[in-house]
Amino acid sequence: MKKCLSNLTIANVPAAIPRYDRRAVTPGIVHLGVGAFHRAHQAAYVDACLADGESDWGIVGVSLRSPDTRDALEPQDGLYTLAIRDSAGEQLQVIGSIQSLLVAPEDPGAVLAALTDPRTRIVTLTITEKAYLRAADGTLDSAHPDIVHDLANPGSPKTAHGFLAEALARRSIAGTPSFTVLCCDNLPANGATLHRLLIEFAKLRDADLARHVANEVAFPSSMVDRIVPATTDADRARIADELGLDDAWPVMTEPFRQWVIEDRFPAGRPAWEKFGVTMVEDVGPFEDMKLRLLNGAHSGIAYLGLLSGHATVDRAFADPAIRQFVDRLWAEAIPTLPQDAGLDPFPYTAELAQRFSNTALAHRTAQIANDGSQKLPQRIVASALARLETGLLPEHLSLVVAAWIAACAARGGNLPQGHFADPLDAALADLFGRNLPTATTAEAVFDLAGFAIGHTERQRLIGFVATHLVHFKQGGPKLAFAALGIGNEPPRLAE
Ligand code: CS2
Repeated sequence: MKKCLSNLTIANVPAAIPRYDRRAVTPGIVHLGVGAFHRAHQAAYVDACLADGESDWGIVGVSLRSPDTRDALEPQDGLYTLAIRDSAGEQLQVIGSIQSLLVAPEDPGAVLAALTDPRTRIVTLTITEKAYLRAADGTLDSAHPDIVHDLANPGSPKTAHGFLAEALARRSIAGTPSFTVLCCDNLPANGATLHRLLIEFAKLRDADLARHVANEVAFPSSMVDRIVPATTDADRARIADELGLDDAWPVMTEPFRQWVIEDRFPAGRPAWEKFGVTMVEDVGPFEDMKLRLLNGAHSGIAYLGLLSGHATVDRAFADPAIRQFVDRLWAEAIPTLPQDAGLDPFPYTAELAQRFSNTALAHRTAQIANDGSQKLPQRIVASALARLETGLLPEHLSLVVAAWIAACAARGGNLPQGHFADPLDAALADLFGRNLPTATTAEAVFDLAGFAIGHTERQRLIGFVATHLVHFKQGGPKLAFAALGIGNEPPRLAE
């Protein structure tokens, strides 16, 4: 058996390692949602700042649900390997910026202690779309059992909202300046969205706290980007062989990374801009471009890939029909982006095409397929509605919504049961079991997911989705593509 990666064993590993005194680092950031994405992205940027001598920005990593990350990393002193992979090979880097790990359900008091520590000046979040607990109309889901719990038990919260509100209340009472809240999830206007939800939550506690959150706390928005497939046992075994040490949870990623942040940090921040982070006044145009072109295409590739039998993004993207579809999807989405922001979508999509073709990543279509009801509004539905509003058709965008519904319905049939998951699964299973006419099903899914609520173009969009769904039912992705003129074999010449 190999020894495990730790402060004691790290010195001679064949990888880049932290070249700073980790014992001298003090905590400055609490991160909620310490999953693989955070470890491949924000933690790597912070690691560079620590190596540059900014020793007061160590990270306290918090899991809001499972103990798995803490169990894996605590015996390793918070160290883990980042494996940066493409067809040219693999670079290993051991990241040292996570100093300690907490599991909220085990000890919410310890999380509140970290959040109220005056040294904590930034709280970052990657908790995934569904953990923002928005109702179908986008407002806070105040009837959610965890929100109800947190309002009744402010000293032992379960949700990010409960932790942030209680910590901000305690800091305010103690006269400790507020931390800055930096949302790093794939939501539109993510900082402003979280700010709005937290004010709504605080209002349910008391008006003074709501005013404090509204006026005294900064919520800059940010756009984060790095593709991070889930780590497999084969990755663990390979990394252990390369390192000569066991690493219970290495993280796989691509060479590309991008972070664009609105520069509003009243309590200070690391000098991220030295390491490639773009600090801006308004992240909106970057966010729209990323959500609609990268994430929108990702969701399309995921559902169409699953329905066409492709397990990974690179294989799906190598399928000529899917490739052609994605090019057309981009052509539909691009006119919906802000035109005067100085961002050029064409080199951007060319680079995306290369990133999606990275065969060294094995990014699973089933991974991206999770939580479609939470992801599609900002990735697909928003661009489809924007097109309809300006008299343009959303034929390809609407196909992604239909492919999501078809893939959900295919689980337990052509796709394994539980192949991917969605917060709406129980309601969807119930709906599919009723065998309603396709248009009725499409409309019911829009209701459940809150797609295009109250929008004047809602019925037209549902019409497009229903037409595609009929094609999926009658002839699978082949027929759905053929109806768009994709994948038609050129006529054969007589021999
Ligand atoms: C993906 C994203 O799983 C998904 O839904 O689209 O996680 C994507 O890989 C990242 O946003 C890339 O930055």
